[in-house]
Amino acid sequence: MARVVTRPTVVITRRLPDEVEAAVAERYDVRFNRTDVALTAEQMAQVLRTTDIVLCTVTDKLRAELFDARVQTKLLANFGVGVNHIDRDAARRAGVAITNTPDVLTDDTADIALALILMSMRRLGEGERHLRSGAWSGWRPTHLMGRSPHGKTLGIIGYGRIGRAVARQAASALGMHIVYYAPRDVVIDDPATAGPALAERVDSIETLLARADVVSLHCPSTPETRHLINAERLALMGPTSYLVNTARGDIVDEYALTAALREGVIAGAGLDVYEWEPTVVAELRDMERVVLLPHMGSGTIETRTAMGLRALANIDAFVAGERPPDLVEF
Ligand code: 8YV
Repeated sequence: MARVVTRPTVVITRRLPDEVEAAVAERYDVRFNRTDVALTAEQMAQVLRTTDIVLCTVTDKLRAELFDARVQTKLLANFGVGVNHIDRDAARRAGVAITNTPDVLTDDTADIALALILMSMRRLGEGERHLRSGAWSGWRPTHLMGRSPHGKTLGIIGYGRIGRAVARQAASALGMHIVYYAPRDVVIDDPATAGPALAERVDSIETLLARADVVSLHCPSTPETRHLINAERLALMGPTSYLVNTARGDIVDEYALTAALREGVIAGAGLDVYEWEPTVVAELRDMERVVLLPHMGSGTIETRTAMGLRALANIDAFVAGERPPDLVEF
């Protein structure tokens, strides 16, 4: 691992919890982005040419053309697990290491998947909008009836840490049966992070879609998983099924999903991530049968602080010439 100079310079591209900003500033020569507006490509190019380490986030689009011969940065310490916003091949060629922040956000992100299952099946957003609009005329037996998750089947695509946490919670809290699809055997170091004992692995995404009442996405965004959920696969789900996405927007073809919701191909969806964040297909915003959250998966003060401190631990190890604990392998 390459060593960097004694008091390295760090740019933190977005506002982080105070505790994290203070901890980084104690050890490094830090430049903050006080405006908290995402850097433009030109600003990012300038940062990469003048800074040893960049503590970046999902809103930093680190495309291949930014990693030119003038790059001074040696480490991108990403705040978050997903690194699909970074061109990893270009970073590797430019000698830039990448770290991420796994583990610390697992439970809070899984909670949001669970919340989206409940919100979409029980029509909670719709109910809240109804009341706030002043339209509620009082209780009646057939008003806003949803679907019960109990005894239904949850299909999980991608059975990593977050997928397994969702499986555990949905099985124990909502009484759901779990089926999952994972392209490779799942390696579990700590038994506490295993999925529920009765979870059943299926051999194809098609089988999962046909069997599940709710499908929740937990795979990374890669060229292979782009539009993994497309019109054909949505059609396999059926008119009483729901789709939940807390992973990355481009795993779903957002136009195909919009059409599937419009035409009743599936019953509903709960989304925390979007194909063109922060833009959301306009038609979705007008639809009752979709729950839309603004990428809040890991958004608790506890987790966002832990993510920042984990990014800092990676920086510290890198600067000490050690292998950072969360080095992203190429
Ligand atoms: C973060 C996430 O909030 O970890 C991830 O991949 O999507 C979220 O937890 C976001 O990526 C911050 O960079």
